[in-house]
Amino acid sequence: MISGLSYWIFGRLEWSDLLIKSNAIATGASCMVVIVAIAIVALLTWTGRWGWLWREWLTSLDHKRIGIMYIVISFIMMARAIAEAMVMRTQQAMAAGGGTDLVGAEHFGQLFTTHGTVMIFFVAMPFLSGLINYLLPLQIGARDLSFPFMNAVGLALTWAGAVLIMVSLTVGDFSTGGWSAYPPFTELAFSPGEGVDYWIWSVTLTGIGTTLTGINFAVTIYKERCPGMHLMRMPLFCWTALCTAILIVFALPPLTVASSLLALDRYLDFHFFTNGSGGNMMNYANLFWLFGHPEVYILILPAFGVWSEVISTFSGKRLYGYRSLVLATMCIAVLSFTVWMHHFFTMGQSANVNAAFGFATMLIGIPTGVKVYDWILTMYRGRIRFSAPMLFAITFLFSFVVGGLSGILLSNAPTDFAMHNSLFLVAHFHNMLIPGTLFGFIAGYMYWFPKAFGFRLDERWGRIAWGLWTAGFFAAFAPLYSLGLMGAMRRTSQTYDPAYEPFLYVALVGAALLFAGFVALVVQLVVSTRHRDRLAVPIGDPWDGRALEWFTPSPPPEWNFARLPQVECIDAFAREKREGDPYAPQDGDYADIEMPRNTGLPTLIGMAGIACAFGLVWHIWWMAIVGFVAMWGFLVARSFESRTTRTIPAATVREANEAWLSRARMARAVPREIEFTAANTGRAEPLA
Ligand SMILES: [Cu+2]
Repeated sequence: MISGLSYWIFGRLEWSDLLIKSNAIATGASCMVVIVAIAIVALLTWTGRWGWLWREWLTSLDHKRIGIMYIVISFIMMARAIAEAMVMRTQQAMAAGGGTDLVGAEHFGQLFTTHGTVMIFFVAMPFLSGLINYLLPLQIGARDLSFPFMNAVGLALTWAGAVLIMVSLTVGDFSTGGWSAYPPFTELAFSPGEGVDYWIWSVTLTGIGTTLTGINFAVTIYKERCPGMHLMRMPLFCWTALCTAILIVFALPPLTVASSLLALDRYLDFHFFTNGSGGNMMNYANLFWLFGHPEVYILILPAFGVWSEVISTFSGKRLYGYRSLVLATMCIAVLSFTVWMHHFFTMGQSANVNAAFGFATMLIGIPTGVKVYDWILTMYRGRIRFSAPMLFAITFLFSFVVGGLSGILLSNAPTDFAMHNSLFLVAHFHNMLIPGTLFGFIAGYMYWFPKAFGFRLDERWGRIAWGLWTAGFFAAFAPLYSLGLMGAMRRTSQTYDPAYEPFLYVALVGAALLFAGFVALVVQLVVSTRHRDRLAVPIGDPWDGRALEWFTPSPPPEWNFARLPQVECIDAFAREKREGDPYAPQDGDYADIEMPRNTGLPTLIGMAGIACAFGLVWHIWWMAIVGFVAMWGFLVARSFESRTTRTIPAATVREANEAWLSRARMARAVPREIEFTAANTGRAEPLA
């Protein structure tokens, strides 16, 4: 009777699922989550910041604030995922050749599963959503995205997924099925616990949120460009954002379908992926990688956009081969849908099918090569400044080519038979994703930080971070190529061949350096915030930027542009600086501006989403139903909100704009040689 009642209230959840885990490391992580959560709540209460957090951030529909919140999520989750990588490397190094275990095999399985899931869905995806959110309207001369409310809902579903995956550290266990969650291992029969359900619902929540965001980006680019901003005049970052958005719209639904069908298999005894009852797990492999391969380009294309902006700005030149870069971006986007089967070359399709997909895979090397040459030619005869973002770009150019070549090896099906599931593959995709994606996002973060916050980041700590990330990357992943060729397999908590040991130790040192690189980023942020007066760049153009976002104050006002700009060419702002006077007094009238009014509904939708998902994971059906109904209820409530915009009077806009322009006129235009000194207040002396 009691147990029946407690099932109705708590589902499968028991006291033993809370806090205490299988080993000291896992228990420590679990306690840490609780301690950090309590500390954050205490800090907010102590400083009386709850109202501020709610009014300024959680209810905001401003694309700039939403973008910043995405990137904050990304950094928090990155700390977790890098720490997990450290534990995995330590375990493999310690346990090699029959040594002692740091964590058990079961926990090791959870570690590689959460590391992959977190890095892809809660580090890389929020980072690119954040960068695009922040920059896209500024670069195309718009006031906001097309659907500000939907944008906030996308963010809410993303942090809901992130919170769920953090909860799994403390309440119960996570999946051991890898980030791709292949059945039959993730079927109920082989994974009866709550772990796979945590994976399903956190990925489903964020997958739906990302789909909404992708639609929003694409519509914004098609509809909101300012007068004269033809598609072929957009900065390259906007092009990569457009291709990414299209990829998201087509690639994320297969993921949501795959995870939903897996849920039906587990919850309602369907048999989509069960070999025994007419289903077929290959259906899962096809659906998952129909998402999974385009996903790698969703992650990498925005970084390509960042590289294009960073390399051209810090070379003091316009981008070489703009048209070919646009074309290459589109080719990559299309080809990325034609190669998914290279993820299961060894699973029994015919040699001809393998050959076709192998060939398609190799083709992607062509447009990617075009891009690399364009970037190198942009640097050629440029006046290169080796700032921290540019240093990251140079590491990228070298290491990305190595990673690409190892991809060509793997795209050959016969070679892939020899190397699949070995550490060679792990080395390859980290070689693409770390210099290609993560370094791009870090460079973008350093490059646009002054735009978002009105002060530059400390350059010295930026270079230290670059040194640590670069050295750490090579030390951590170069040995994995060798290990893979020697036969070391992925996803194993220990190996027995003593020949592996020295390589595993080098890789461990590399992981430690990468962790130090992350810490350096944190230090950089703290140091810069403390010296923000000396680093202030309120005029808004600290690097001699080329696109429209630099022609706004730092940070930009809520409405971005007092009057929507009019452009006549690519790099309109760079040309205006050389040939005209962008900060001249502007005559003509200002108009009232309508901006979206704040609303708390997206945040409530996110909370209801967490309740629904948590209820589903633990079979607490009342909570799942309440959460689900509440999500839709809040969405319906939005249609009853009649006053969704508020008007900013023309006088306010005029006052702010004129004040900024006159301040800019009085500021000294700073030459590039001293752009890292306190003399740089954000007015750049243009390079001839
Ligand atoms: Cu692939």
